[in-house]
Parts: sequence; structure tokens; C-alpha cells
Amino acid sequence: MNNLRELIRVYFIMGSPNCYKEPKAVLKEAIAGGITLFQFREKGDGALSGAEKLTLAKELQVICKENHIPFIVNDDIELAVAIGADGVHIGQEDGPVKTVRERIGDMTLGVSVHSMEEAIIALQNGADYFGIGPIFPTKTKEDAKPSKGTSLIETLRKNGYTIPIVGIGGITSENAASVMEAGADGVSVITAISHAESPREAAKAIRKNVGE
Ligand code: 3NM
Repeated sequence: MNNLRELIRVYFIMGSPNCYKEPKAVLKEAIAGGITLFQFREKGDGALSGAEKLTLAKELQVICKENHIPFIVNDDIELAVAIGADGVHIGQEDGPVKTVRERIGDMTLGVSVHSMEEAIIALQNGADYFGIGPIFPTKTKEDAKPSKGTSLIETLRKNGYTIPIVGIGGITSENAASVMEAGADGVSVITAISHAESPREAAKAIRKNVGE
């Protein structure tokens, strides 16, 4: 993906368990509000699987395509390859970065990292960007680690790492600017947009506060 650094600026993540309203409607509103990239993450209580998950993925992908918004799939590499997604995002528990890179070819690959060691390994094995979190406390990911603020982002930048970085975990329009100031290129957000009364206004406020 060209200009990945700009594309991850307002990085919206969502699956059906994160939505009070219909996921397609939430995504359309978020796009209208100015998100720059979308990740399909169908996880948690009531998450769809099999054919239903595939159908929703394709529907959301069509909306992204119509609006020129990159479509990234969380964890499910086979789904990403099957539907021709723009990229995949994996955590540390999703197998070696190298194996995933080999499977997906030149699709964009995001990796969640929590330490300098994980960051170096991910970079050496083909990560295109890092997800770093949780920056602030979050209730959205049950197995999230304790929040650590922006220290790892700052350490990576101080040590000269220029890879695109997106912060995640408890990010809202109020605290988004502090994540950018620490050296991130963008903010990943679930509930601040998906649970908002107006996902459009929520996305717009975040976009404004990360610098348009
Ligand atoms: N990953 P919200 S935190 C999906 O730390 C995810 O890697 C995290 O949701 C990590 O924006 C998180 O609602 C949940 O806090 C983010």
C-alpha cells in the first residue's frame, strides 16, 4: 500500500459485536466522518463465524472499495486471502510473522507489538506497520495487557525506527492528539466510534484532533 503512513491516521476497527447499530450503517457513517482505513475484526461475544462472517466481510469490503478505504482483516489470514483484502493485522499469538508474510505475499501486514524485542522481530520478518497498545485502559479486548501509555512508541522513535505506528486502546477524540505527539502516525479506535451515538461525528472529531 502506498502512503501507508497517511492511511493509518484514523484507523477504525470493528466487527458485529462492537456495534449497537447495523455494522454496514456504522461503517458508512464512520467513512462519512473521515476514517482513513478500516479493519474487520469479528471477535468477542456473539461473533459471527463461517459463511455469516464471510458474508459480512464481503459486504463491508464493498463499502470500503466504493469509498477508496483500505480493508484489512484481523487475524483470519485465510479470509483475507480468499476475499483479496488489502492487508492483514496479526497479534503475537497468531503465529510467526515470517510465516504470515510468506502466505500473504505483498499484502500490507500489521503486527501488534508490546516490547522492543517483539518490535525488532516483527520488523525483521516483514511487518509494514506496528499496532502498539493498550495505550489507555480498554474494556473492548478481554485479554488486553495492562495499559502502558505511549512509552514504547517514544522509545522506538528515539531509537530511530521510522516504521509506521498506530496506537490502540482506549483512544478517544480527547486523548488522540497525545498519541500522535508521542510519535504515532495514527490512532486505532473501536468503541469511541462504534458505540458513539453518531459514529460520523465521532470519526470527524478524532480526525480533527489528529490533524487533518
Ligand atoms: N488491541 P477500544 S487494545 C483490539 O492493546 C485491541 O493490542 C489492543 O478498543 C492492544 O478502542 C484493543 O474500544 C481494543 O479501546 C481497542
